Amino acid sequence: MKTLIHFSILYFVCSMSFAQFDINYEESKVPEFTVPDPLTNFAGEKITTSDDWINKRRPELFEFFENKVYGKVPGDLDSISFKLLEESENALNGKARRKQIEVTLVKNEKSISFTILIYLPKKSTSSPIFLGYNFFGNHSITTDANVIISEAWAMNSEAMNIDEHRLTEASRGLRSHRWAIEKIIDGGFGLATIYYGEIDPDKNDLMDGLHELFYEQGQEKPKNNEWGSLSVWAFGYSRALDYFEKDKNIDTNKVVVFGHSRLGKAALWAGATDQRFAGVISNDSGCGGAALSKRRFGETINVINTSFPHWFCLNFKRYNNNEEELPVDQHQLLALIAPTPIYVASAIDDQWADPKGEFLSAYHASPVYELFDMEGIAANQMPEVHNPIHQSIAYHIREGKHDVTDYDWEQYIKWANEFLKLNQ
Ligand code: GTR
Repeated sequence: MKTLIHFSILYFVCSMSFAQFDINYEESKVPEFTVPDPLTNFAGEKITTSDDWINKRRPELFEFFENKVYGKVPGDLDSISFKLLEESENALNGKARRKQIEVTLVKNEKSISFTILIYLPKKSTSSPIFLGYNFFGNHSITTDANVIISEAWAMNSEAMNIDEHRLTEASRGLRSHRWAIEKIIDGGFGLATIYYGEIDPDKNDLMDGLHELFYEQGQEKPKNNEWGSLSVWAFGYSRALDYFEKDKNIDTNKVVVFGHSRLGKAALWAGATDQRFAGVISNDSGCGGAALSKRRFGETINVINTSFPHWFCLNFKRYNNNEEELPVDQHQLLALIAPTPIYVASAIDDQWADPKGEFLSAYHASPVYELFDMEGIAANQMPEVHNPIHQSIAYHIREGKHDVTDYDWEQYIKWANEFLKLNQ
């Protein structure tokens, strides 16, 4: 009951803040548009081989997404270091090994640290692992009393018992329903999670988080083609992977990066910028994630850039209410991840994220996977609810709202085990 009330309050707050926009939820009002062909380059040349994709088409598309959508990382770190803060051989009722690792990033004599919480199946010596950010602190994903509470800025949330932007004991375990830890461990996988606010606080302030480390004297915001928060979070995913390369209990060749919603957008960009991942999962990532922007269904570029001005690079604002001018669309973001397998998931009541647009992206990215002899999505008809397609591009749509459920995790574990064969 309490949860229901919280959801209604949240829904009310969301609909209030988006009331100024004209949001389309009708298929008949989707504008006519041409889906940009991933296999024709900007000069009009046809791409027919994986070599031409890698050498000719991918670089120009990557450059576009980097400079016009998410923003470039403005240089290299000076150093990165790792420190074991805590570990236990007896976590989750003896099922798992737990580690908490502090990662410190240094640039221009300034530093930032974040903590990776890791659970690994005890039986295995080198595990495949899912890596995903959480929204409200590592301690929110489990009731495990040993999980360290982050001191970073957090969004106030009545449902999560957070006020004054501080995380406390009062939100421990409150998001455990989104993290099927037991199923993940029983499926033979580890789980690593990071509080995303430790990499870049999710507020329209580009003077904090990782951004600030890279500024020259007097600089207060990134250049127009430099990283917004999504790109910073994607960078953080890669730095966690840098740590995994040093941990003998984790199989670095078998890391699947996962993200829900805004963090699904970040996971997709991480998959495009870092080809070391074994798989990429976008859970309900919507606008600026898996959904085709040109459909203008649910959340649009103008809405997202207005509500969250710090997520994308400043150049992206040029496409506010101007999707027709975009020479790319989000299926090409998925294509940039090829040949790494991807999983796009939608929820039927999450129309804000445009499930059909997410599906069509997966479908239109498929020709690029086919160049690598990998099967994507064959038909342009959406599958029925709870009828997952598990290929090199995987897709499912489930019942229910914008969320991460046990059903989602069951599919990801199955895909990773049976299709990607990460446990062999
Ligand atoms: C919404 C936003 C979406 C999605 C979501 C989330 O408010 O409009 O793009 O990212 O937040 O991250 O939960």
